[in-house]
Formats: sequence, structure tokens, C-alpha cells
Amino acid sequence: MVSVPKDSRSPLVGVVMGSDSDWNVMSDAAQLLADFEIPYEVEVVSAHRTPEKMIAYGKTAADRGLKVIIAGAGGAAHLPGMLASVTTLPVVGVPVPLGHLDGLDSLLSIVQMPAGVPVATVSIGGAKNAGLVAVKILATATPELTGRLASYAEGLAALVERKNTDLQS
Ligand code: RP5
Repeated sequence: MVSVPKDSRSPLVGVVMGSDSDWNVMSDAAQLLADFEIPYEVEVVSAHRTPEKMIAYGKTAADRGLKVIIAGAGGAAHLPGMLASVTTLPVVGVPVPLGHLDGLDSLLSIVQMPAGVPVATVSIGGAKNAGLVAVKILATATPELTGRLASYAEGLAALVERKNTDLQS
């Protein structure tokens, strides 16, 4: 289990999940944000088990300085959508796969939002991409992050080329 690093800066991204059991997936988002040196917070907020906390989290998130919320949940995954209904911040939803249905239940629960209340949904288990979406949103106001995203993409391309070269040898 990855632990949450301490960062004295005010968090810009909230990484929330319905249960601590989601952390195995959601830690990928946290790691990505850490790689880009983005301050973030991590919180377990359950739509069904702690509904008042969920509403308070969503309602106060923007005033506390957060710019993006990444929300992951599994099964009847209502957390991302419910948070989106009480905040003006962009919400990125991560469908967490559980033991049954391979995460399709989580995906459909998160992606099928009614018009007017969007959740930017990534793939099943796609927490790393959720982190990248958050970085890209932040980069619209932070040119330095744009440069880092370009370097990140170059790194991906270099990796593909390295693997291709290995394949040829
Ligand atoms: C969801 O129920 C959580 O997001 C989690 O994916 C799932 C199971 O939770 P636990 O029973 O492991 O706490 O709300």
C-alpha cells in the first residue's frame, strides 16, 4: 500500500474514494500528481456510508482552493456524480473494478450522468489518466506544467521507440 506523502502546500487536487479498499487503484492518480509535483489531498468519502461528509466535501472544495476533484468508486459508484452535483469544479471519475462484473458496473454508474451534471470519466481502473486529466486542467493556467506535459509525452514516445529497437535486435 502506497502511503500519502506530506506536502505543506495547499492542495490543488482532491483525490477521493468511496472506501480505503479503492486505494490500490486510486494511488496511481496520487503518484501521477506527485510526479508532476502537484499538491493534492486524499480522503475517503462515501456516497452511501458518509453522505453528509460527501456533500460538505463537494460544497467546500472550491472555497478551500481545490481546482479539480478526482473521485473513484466501485460497484454502485455514485460518489463522482454526487460530488459533481454540488461543486462547480471539474470532477474526474474513476471506475474502480470490484470482484464482480469486472468494473463494468462502476463504469456505467459513473459515466451515465444526466445532461447538465458532467463527470469526466476515465477507463476502468484508469486512475493514472485521471491524474493526467487533472494536470492538463491545471496546465491551462500554469504554462510551466504545459512544458512538463510535453516532456512526459516525449518520454512515452521514447519508450515506445526503445521497445521497438529491442524488438528488432
Ligand atoms: C464503494 O463500495 C467503494 O468505492 C468501494 O469500491 C466499494 C466496496 O467498499 P468496501 O466494502 O471495500 O469498503 O462504495
